[in-house]
Amino acid sequence: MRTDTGQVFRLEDYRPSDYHIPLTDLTFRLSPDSTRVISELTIERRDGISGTPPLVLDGDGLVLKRVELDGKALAPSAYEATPESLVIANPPAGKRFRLLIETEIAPSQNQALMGLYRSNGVYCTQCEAEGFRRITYFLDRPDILSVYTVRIEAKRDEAPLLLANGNPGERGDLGDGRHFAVWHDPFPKPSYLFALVAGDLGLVSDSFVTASGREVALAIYVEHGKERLATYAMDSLKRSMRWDEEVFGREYDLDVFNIVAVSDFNMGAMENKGLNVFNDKYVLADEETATDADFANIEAIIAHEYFHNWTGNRITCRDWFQLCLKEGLTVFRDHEFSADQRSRAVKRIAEVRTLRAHQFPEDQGPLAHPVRPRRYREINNFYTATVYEKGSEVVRMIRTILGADMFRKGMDLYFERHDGDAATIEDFLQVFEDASGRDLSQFALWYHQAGTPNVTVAASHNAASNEFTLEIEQSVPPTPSESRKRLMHIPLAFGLVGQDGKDIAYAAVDGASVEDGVIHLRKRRHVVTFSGVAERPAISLNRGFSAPITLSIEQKPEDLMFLARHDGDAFSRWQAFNTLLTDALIAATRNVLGGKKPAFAKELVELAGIIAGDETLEHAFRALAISLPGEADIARDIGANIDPDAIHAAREALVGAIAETNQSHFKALYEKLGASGSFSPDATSAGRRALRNVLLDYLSILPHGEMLAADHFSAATNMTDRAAALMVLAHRHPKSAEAVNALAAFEEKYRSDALVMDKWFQIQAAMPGQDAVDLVRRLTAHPAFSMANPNRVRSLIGTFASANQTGFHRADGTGYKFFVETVLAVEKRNPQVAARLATALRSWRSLEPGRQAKAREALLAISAAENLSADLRDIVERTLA
Ligand code: 0A1
Ligand code: ZN
Repeated sequence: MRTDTGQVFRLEDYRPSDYHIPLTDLTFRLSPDSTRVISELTIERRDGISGTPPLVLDGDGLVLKRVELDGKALAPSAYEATPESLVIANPPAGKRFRLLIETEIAPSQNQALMGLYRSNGVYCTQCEAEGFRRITYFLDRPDILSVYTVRIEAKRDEAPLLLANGNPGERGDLGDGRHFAVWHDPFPKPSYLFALVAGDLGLVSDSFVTASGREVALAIYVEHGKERLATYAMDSLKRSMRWDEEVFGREYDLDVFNIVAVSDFNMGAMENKGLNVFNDKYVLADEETATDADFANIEAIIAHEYFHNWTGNRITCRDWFQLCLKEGLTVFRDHEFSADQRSRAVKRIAEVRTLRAHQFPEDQGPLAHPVRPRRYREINNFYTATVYEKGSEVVRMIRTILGADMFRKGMDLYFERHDGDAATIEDFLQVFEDASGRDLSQFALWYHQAGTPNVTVAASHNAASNEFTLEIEQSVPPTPSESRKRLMHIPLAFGLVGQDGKDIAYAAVDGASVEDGVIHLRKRRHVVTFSGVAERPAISLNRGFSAPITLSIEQKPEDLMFLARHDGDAFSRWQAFNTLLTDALIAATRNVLGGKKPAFAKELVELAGIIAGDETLEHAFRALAISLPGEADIARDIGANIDPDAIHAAREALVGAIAETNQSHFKALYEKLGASGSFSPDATSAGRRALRNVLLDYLSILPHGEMLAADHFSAATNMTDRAAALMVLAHRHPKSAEAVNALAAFEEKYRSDALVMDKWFQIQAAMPGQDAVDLVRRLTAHPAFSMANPNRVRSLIGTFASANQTGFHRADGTGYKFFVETVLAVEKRNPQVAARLATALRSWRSLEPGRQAKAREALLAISAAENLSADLRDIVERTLA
């Protein structure tokens, strides 16, 4: 484990390397405890470098066995090797030289899952961001692009399958039960995209003919016996390949595209050139074991990794500060893909919910950082919602500002100009400026400035002058190490909605530039006046969530009710109702805290029923609209002095009120939607299940709700319905025999299916109330649980800490105590996973004083632990700062 050196990396310190490595030839002699890696590098001094500066190669925990320069063993005095670096003080004076380095590593002992490790007996690698240096000494930075040839040698029975990046080459027998395979990747790539997989796996194969008629062999490798579960992933891959050709003009470029699913993986998946490695959770699915959400995630992540082939691999990042260059852009691309495959409106609502749930708290708390950070201590901690999700929102805003056609022109120019480069955000913005002639310099602040901008709006209508006026002000709150903020360019899509539900045309507008239904805010304050507006419109602002901001606008509940029914923009219709629900829940929380019974407006409660039954709307939209904001959403919107128990009580009261008022209507609708017949994972069928399961959630709060949920559970013919019923039982009727029986039946049925057991862990880890902490502690001893597997840890511990407001934030602090012990135990093996878990406390300052003090003690206890990893120390210190 790398302990913290306290070193801070700064963007302004970027210097190109003195040396390049145009060619990298690697030989792996695989063995679980002592793998030999022979690396033969062709090294070149960069043009313009005078003299022979020392060559400093990165390492991480390496053992050097041999080093040769231009074919001759290097004298020990000519180099200095530590586990962390290999320094050649006086490289040859000639422009090019060859360096051979042999290292020894032990994949079976690698529990951090970075570098070369073993997962279920399969050798696999993870090199992003800095894992390659755990394999061999190298210039392990993304601006060193090299052409790799890789030879893998292994025991044939242990690893009949030998894979690396690029196209397959020679293969053969070595005698003695060993064999070899050679792979060559013609595209120069950074070391973080290197990958190797060797093991005994089952194969699903297919092929794809590209737009220009080249045939690509597609393969997905999974555990033997699970091949059938990769069908949906393969289908998603082919759809992604076609979509990227049609929408972005991007063709695949190698003869093969391989995907391998492994069960031990720190993240979702990895875009290694021609050899994507996936967390098996994002490959394996059928109706019996995966929910509709799992299917949607698989489709999105397969697409995401595939799209990286152009946005990330062909054009990579100059340095890790530019991470959003590949991630924000690729998330934007996968969002668009899913929107085209499914319902655009529903997809957008889901994206915004995710952004608000994960990115807003980050941006509004101690871990806030710009989409393109300027400093980091541990790069692994910057694979964040800000870099990914806000990064995607920034790309979306560029499209909003430029329009779809100009955006595509800019993207074409990006690919043309930067193919083969390690590029920067400045390069990216430049192509859009050049393609469109627009000035994006103020807009660029979205990359450089942290914090969620707040926009306040006051609207007024003057019936005498037929003028409608919006007074709009923007402010960006201070964030760590950035107290003063500059004014942003905020594209605010809008509509003035008339009484017939249609957008009102206006004669002229003054006070801001307004184009194609978008107000461009550039100053602190704009007074925007629309003339020729005879009737008072309802104002629909930030349509489609055109900018990732918080919006404060005094709006009459009648206007919101009206917009919730009639806004022409589906996202804004959802938003209007969600705002009404949020306001009601905040008021109800205040009532609970004041010892009063929460009360809810009859119109609001009835509106939930009207939307649920509106046959003009898709099922999935209706399901999202009537799903109440989660407890964490409510807490975020309250902002300070949070008491999770009061929020929970308020939310349950609203569930109860909506269920009681709409009882017979919901029941009839639930019946009408019926149990699904034959299963299809498509969005329409999934939407129907989603609505029925939300209705179940409401109906389950009524008398005998546990019986209805138990029936739903036993009648379920797919995991979506089964897991939904189990959740309702365990969360709403935890003490009932129905809940106990269902949990036992589920465990019995799926005890040997690790990914399904993750759902069982998740549901229990999220059980509201005081008892959760003891339950979760007990479950850490369950035979299906393992502290060494990231999926298990995230399902049980991660869910408890980030999705169980009342359990984790238990007033007596026992949730936090358990958390400290567990984070430290995970850290011993896997610092990266531990650091991510620890972010669960990032909003500790918004808790009420008692919990706040206990949360702080917990953070201090972690930071006081001996030999803390760089990963965990970085998170804990920034959280406490
Ligand atoms: N580039 C990947 C995410 C990723 C990052 C780091 C990893 O190592 C632990 C693994 C994956 C993506 O965006 O999909
Ligand atoms: Zn990515």
